[in-house]
Amino acid sequence: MPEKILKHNPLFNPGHTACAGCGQAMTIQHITKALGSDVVIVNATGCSEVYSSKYGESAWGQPWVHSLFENSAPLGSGIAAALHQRGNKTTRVVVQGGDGATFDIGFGLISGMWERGDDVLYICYDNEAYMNTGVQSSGSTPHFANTTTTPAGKKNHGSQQYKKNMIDVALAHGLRYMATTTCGYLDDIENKVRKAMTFSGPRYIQILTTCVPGWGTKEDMAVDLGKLASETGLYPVLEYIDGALVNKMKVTKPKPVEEYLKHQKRFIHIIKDPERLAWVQGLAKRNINKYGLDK
Ligand SMILES: Cc1ncc(C[n+]2csc(CCOP(=O)(O)OP(=O)(O)O)c2C)c(N)n1
Ligand code: SF4
Repeated sequence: MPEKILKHNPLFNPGHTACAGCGQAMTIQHITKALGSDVVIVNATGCSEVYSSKYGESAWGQPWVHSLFENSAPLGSGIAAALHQRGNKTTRVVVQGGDGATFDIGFGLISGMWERGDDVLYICYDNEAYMNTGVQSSGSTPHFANTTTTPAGKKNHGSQQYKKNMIDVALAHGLRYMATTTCGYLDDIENKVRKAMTFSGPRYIQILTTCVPGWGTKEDMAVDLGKLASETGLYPVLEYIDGALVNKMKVTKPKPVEEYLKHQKRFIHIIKDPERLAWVQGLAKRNINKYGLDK
């Protein structure tokens, strides 16, 4: 069996230590396949870095380097500039990190990279909290989610913050290419990565990836939950080129948000709470209206 996996994708090899059922590790399998080998990957700190590069070992088949949260974007910019300076016209640069790295800690320097128009694809694995350090809430954590810093109890109902809208933030930077998707759509992930690589300049792909301990899900739910996130309207799947919305995954008959929330212990405290469920349903409706997902 391991041999089969190796043959399938030597760019992200088995033997790494991601949790069984990790939506992020599954997504990386498909990202690396779509990127091919003529690429340099810069990885911010976080789960993807920790489980793939234990001291003395590496799962990566491409040139890969880890850098600090704040440094990953500038390091990617520098590598792209150096490749350009040396006349290398084929090798592309990808910077990747979790939502903590992207929405919060690396945010200012990612913004600078986008502002300068650097030729880098940035990929965010959005599992909606700081998972590697024990599920602390991030700027991406959704309202009501139970995390270790937003615990749900008798009086508290989990996070009281709004998930930062990085789609709008990215678009405000005038990116060449911007897309969202989820680990429910593995072909869509590959297609969007391949498409992003046909452009030069600043590009951003944000992918919802499930986390077994952080979300409190079963190990076989990554694909189903990735689909439900989109089918409820809670996670719009979109594609923009030069600021224009060119593709969206339609949500003509939205599934009730409970269908998505009930599989996740982080939301279990609101499952029998009609008022808060209606509030989340309102969020889904707002997304459907905002991005015209029903048309
Ligand atoms: C500047 C800095 N702050 C905090 C940490 C501790 N730290 C290491 S991994 C991690 C969590 C990363 O979360 P995220 O970027 O969302 O990625 P995930 O682990 O969820 O994939 C944190 C907070 C650090 N290494 N550096
Ligand atoms: S903690 Fe979550 S993101 Fe990290 S390896 Fe486990 S399932 Fe994946």
